[in-house]
Amino acid sequence: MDKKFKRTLITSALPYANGPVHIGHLAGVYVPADIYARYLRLKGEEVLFVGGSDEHGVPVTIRAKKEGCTPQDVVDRYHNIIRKSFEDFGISFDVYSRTTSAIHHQFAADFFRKLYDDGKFIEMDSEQFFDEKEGQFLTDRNIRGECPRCHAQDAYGDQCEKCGATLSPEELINPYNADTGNPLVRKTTHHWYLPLNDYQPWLEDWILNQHKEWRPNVFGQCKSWLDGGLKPRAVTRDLNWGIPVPIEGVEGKVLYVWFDAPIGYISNTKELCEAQPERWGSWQKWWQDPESRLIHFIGKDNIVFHCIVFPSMLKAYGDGFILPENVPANEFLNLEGDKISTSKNWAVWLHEYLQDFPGKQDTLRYVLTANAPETKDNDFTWKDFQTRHNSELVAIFGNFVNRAVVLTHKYFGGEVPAPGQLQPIDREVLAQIPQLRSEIEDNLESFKFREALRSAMNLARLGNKYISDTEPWAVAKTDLQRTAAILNTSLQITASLAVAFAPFLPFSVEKLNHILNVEPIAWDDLGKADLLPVGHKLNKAELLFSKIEDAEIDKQMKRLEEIKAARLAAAAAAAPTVEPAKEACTFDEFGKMDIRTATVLAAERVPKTDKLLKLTIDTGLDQRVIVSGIAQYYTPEEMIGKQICILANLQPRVIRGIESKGMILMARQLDGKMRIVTPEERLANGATIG
Ligand code: B3M
Ligand code: ZN
Repeated sequence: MDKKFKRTLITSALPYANGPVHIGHLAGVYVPADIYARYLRLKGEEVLFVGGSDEHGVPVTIRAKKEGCTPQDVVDRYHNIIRKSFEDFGISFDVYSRTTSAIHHQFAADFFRKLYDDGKFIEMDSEQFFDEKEGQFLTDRNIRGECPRCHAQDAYGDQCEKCGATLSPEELINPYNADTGNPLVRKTTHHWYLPLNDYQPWLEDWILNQHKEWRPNVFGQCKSWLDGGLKPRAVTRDLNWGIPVPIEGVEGKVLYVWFDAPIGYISNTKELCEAQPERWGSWQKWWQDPESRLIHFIGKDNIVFHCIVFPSMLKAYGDGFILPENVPANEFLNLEGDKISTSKNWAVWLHEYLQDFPGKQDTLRYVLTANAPETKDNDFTWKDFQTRHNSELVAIFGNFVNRAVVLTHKYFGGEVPAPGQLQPIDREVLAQIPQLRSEIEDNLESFKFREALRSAMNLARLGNKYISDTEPWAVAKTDLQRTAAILNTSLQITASLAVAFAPFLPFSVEKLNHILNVEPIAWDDLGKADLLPVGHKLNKAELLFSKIEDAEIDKQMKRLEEIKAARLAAAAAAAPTVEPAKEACTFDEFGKMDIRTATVLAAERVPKTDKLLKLTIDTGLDQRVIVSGIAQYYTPEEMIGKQICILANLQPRVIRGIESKGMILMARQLDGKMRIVTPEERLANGATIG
């Protein structure tokens, strides 16, 4: 670590408390953060590792509505599930708190109020979508409607999942409340904005000039945000769930969740420091002292908030807040080739994993680190999980340790034997340990956790190969002194493994330390060739890792297959069916229908309905009016000039006081949506169709 720093403050993204954490969260954020915190502690550095639940925001209120309970009920349930599962998984937070805490509410409100009093916000009125029946403004993700590009009916307010178009709610046709289906109106509302554009020059210098060492995915995303030109960002919302805006006379508005959540890192630190001042000092020592180094561990979807928005908030606040030295954001982890999805239950939930694989926390830590999506999205498969466990942890690491310990008990009563004269092969293997230590250190300090783990595993491979090549079980038949040299060397390597893996596999290292009958060995001793003195008594041998059988994996695969099958069944049930065939008609009956082309000359909505359009058309025979129920599918503007096909000799009807002469031919899609039927190329009006 750069000499100018005396301590490291590590934050990990605060998980939304609207559901449990899954392996994507672990691989993306929490396992690397924990490895890094453990490593720095092992090196004797001063570390504070902050976590906590992110309990405000719309996802919580959606879940509460779905479950018919209050948002507080939701966050209480999931905060506890998350906190306990992190604890059981060995994520070694120094504090894991929550953003519904009183201390956070107060701190975040004060933070906002200071920026407000210092005139750091701009205020603007804006038109937002409002559900009159619910009396509620809606955020983008709560708004759905027809995509103006592909006319999918259920596009989100910010994106159409069907055609991928990035949208704004204003672009949606007939927007509605995603929850209630209620139509929406536009209503003026007033909000406070952080003018990010004012911080653009400073951010460009701080990031683009001073942090070229950030991971390419992080640096690149920041650069594209900056190149796009930063704009003012709203820091308040029309919601009831969250931290009330601390301005007199303002009702029904809360701090935007992405304004309040990052402040949670600070308030959680404050909570810890005020509870244990003698151990941690003041929170200001961690957050406002240039000798503190701040590292944010996040997923790639949180980069803008941690590299642009939160730093701008801290800059605006003043008081010498430190800024992140690095933001090692991971990409995403997929599951069995599909995107992990909370809503589709397509996930491996941590609390369920801990139930299904008791005592195997380290296997998941190992696999998620070995496959970490550090530079690109990656995939978790149960087969790979089993293979890595059985062929790497069991067959290499565990097997080597077991042979070294069992044979020491067999030939030397469980005591580390005097090595006598080492041979070149012994010295060569021991001489490689310092190099592997440097590799582990260099990689961890560059946030390359996959590489660092690989180097630690190479030490196990080295030991396993050494004992296989030297065959102490065979040598013992004729040369006990040589056997002593081999086993002493093997035990030194075994003790080195107990250090090298300490950041990665804390549970296995604890077990190994017990087998070796040692207190945790200092990181700085890694590389020494005499970690276990001659005569040191080992405890009895026990397996570090037990094999994972196919049946355990089959159970997991069956669970996913059932989830997928249920999803497909639900989709099939929801999938619209093809209209049943009508009874046959005679040629003469069909011949009576006068179907021909026409062009729309004018179009307007029929008042007091949201389904009807009044169209003036040129049929080639005459100009006439047709009233058609297509207002949900086409705007008047879209219809003008369009060539359509009509049933011209349909009996005229009066619809909403308008005489309608004829009918437009429409195709009804399987999902019920209507589409105009139009000739392959523009024809003269009045061309007959038969
Ligand atoms: N609650 C988690 C997410 O976006 C979000 C992180 C907040 S960190 C201050 O998945
Ligand atoms: Zn679309």
